[in-house]
Order: sequence, then structure tokens, then C-alpha cells
Amino acid sequence: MTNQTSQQLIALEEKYGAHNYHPLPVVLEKGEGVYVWDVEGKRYYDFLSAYSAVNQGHSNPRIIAKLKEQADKLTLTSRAFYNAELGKYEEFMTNLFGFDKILPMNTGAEAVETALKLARKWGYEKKGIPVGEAIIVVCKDNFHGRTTTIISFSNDEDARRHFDPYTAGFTAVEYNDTEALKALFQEKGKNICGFLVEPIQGEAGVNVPSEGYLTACKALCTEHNILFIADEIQTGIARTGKMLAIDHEGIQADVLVLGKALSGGAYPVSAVLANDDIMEVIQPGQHGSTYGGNSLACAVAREALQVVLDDKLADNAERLGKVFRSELEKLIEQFPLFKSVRGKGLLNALLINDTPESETAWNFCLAMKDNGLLAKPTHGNIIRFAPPLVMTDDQLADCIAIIQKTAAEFKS
Ligand code: IF1
Repeated sequence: MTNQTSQQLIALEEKYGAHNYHPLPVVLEKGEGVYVWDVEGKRYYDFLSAYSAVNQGHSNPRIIAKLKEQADKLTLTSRAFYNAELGKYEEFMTNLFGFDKILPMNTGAEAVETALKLARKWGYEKKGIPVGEAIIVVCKDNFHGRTTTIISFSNDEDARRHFDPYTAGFTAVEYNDTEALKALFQEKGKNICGFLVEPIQGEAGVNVPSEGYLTACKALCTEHNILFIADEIQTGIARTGKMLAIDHEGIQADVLVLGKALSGGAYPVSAVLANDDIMEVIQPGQHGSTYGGNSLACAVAREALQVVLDDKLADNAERLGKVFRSELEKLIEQFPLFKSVRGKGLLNALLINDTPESETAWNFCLAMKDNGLLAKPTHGNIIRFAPPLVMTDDQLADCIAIIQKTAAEFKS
């Protein structure tokens, strides 16, 4: 079974794995910092970072050392007993993000589900919404995960078709439209318990809302006694140049949802944070998870966040993001293939000058792959660029050169 080629390994996935993904044809077996290597030994810059889960860089030495140390001691007890890591992690997290309480889960979708359940229960028990009538407002073009409830309020047909019947109780509003939100809150505010929002819509193509949008949403939520639920699973943990994307507007969520880079990609760790008046509606037996808050997860997440703080990754993302966008602006002037660039920190997208149905973005990603840079198109004609935040100036310059070289050679 050793020394199989990329082609053989792809054939195995094709034959034995469910076809729920369409990966770029590259088989990776090693990662270090901003780099990954395929089984033939070719090195690439990783501009996806496992969808922003490896912000701290692949196999970050401090995180991996902590993972090994904790794995040797204790991994999982379940929450039937206390464990020596959980309390310390909870204290660390609530202090860092400024909340009274944290509820630990594993994947992003589970954390979103937790936030939805929390909002509904709070709606009935604290806000006094008649039981069965709670509404959660979501945004059009959202992406919050893959559970049956979460896809119930998606408008992506691939994500939802034939997975019905859907969960009721969700109303979608246009993203980046405070007037629409205001009107909806005025009409139905009494029965609305929460507003769930991505500070930047990732899957929708790195959709950055207007400045002040999130502040206005938060103010409307406060006015109508509605929980402002920020899904920072992709935008959080320094990705956009601050620890949280909502920190750019200096606002605090009522319910904060974290995942992905919370563990630096070493282990699935997610979390929901809220203050006591909200979190206290969840009592023993009402929510949980076998792996949620396990010793390994807690030790890894604490180290992963300490790395973000010690290495000042938010500042690095902010600075390099500006360089990246200004360098790409130059390439846009040079190559008609490129339309525009947008993003915040190191969460960016390059729009390709072609129809959404065209294969141009995909083909350009294949060409970049051959030149040693991995990125993936989203929604047809958009390429997401999100490298690990440990990148240096020299490495970024090298990457810009690869993108330029690929554009110069490219024939669509
Ligand atoms: C896939 C996108 C990224 C998320 C937000 C919750 C979740 C995600 C804001 C769920 C997950 C992922 C999952 C991944 C593709 C991906 C993604 F393109 F779909 F939008 F990152 F950009 N909230 N996002 O972005 O977290 O349950 O996956 O841990 O393959 O589905 P999860």
C-alpha cells in the first residue's frame, strides 16, 4: 500500500468514497506553515488553509506538541465526569472573548445548531414568545453548515434539494440591507428571538458588507430584544485582521459562534459563547455532545489561541491583506482576465472576468496548482485566497509572482 501515486490515491477515493466533493486533483501528505506537499514531493503554497481552519499554519509546532502531550495524558471522559482541562479552557475563553459562559462543541454546524436552540429557548423562557412561534432571522446566501435544520434556511439549491421536509421557523432577509431588517423587525419583532449573521459571507464569495452594517444590525437587535448571533466560524480567530471580524466595528455579539481555527486545524473544536442571562436557559440534559469539551480539544484550543495572540497573527493578517489586495489591483490593470478583488485581512476573493457558469476560475486554479499555489473557486467565477496567517512578506511576494506568472501564461 506504500508509495502510491496521486492518480492511484485519487482512484481510491473515487471508487470507495461518497462523491460529495469535487476536489482539485492534488493529493497532499505533508504540511508545514504556509506550505503543503503532495505525494510526489511537490511543494505548494496553501491558499485555502482548510477553509480558514489552519490560520496558525500547518502542523504548528506548539499546537502539535500540546496535542501530543495531552493525548499521552487523557483524551476523552465525556461530560459525565469533570475533566482537568475544561474549566481552565472555559475561563480562558470567556475572559478572552468577554462573555460569562461558553458551551463547547466540536464542529461548526453543531455550534450553529447550539446557538439556534439557545435562541429559541431564550425566546420562550426570557422574551415570552408564545411556544412554537419563535422566528430566527437569517440572511440570504448564508452558509452555516450542513445539518437538516441549517440547510432548511439555505437558498443554495444544491445544499437543500431533496433533503426536505425542512425545519420551520426561519425567515431570510437580504444581506447588507438594514432597511429590510428594520422592516422585518417592526413587523414580526415580538416573535423574533435571534438574528444569525456571518460578518463576511464566505461561501457567497467573500461578500463584505458596508461599513456600519453590523453595528446597525446589532442596534436593531437591541431595540427589539432580539439576540445578535455572530457566526465567526470562518471569519474569526484573526482571519480578517482582528481576533473577530465584528471587532472591526467594535461591537459585541449576544451569542458568538466559533469553530475551525479555534483548534488550528489539529482537531475539531467549536464553541458558543453568551452571557449568563442567555446561557442559563440550558440546563442538564437539555443539550450536549459526547466529545464536546473533551480534554484533548480544550488543551489544543487553548494553545491554538495562545499562538494567535503570541504571534500577533491578527496584525499580520491585517498588514499582509492590504499588501495582497494592492498587489492584485495592479494585476487587475494588467490582465483583463481579472475583474476585481475584495476582502478583509487574509480572507480575500478575486473575481474572474467570465460568466458564473464558465470553467475559467477552475482552470485558472489548475494552472496555479501547476505553478505551486493551491486555491479553490467558489460559485463559478470567484477564487478565494486565504493563506495561513503565519505567512511572511517574502512568501507573499513569491505568491503574487506565481499568480502573475500564471495569468501571463493562461489561455482560457
Ligand atoms: C464544506 C464554504 C468555507 C462556515 C460558517 C458554519 C460552517 C462553515 C460561516 C460549518 C463551514 C465550510 C465547510 C466546507 C466548506 C466551507 C466553506 F465554502 F462552504 F463557505 F469555509 F468557506 N459557518 N464552512 O463557513 O462548519 O460544520 O463544516 O465545521 O466542505 O462544507 P463545519
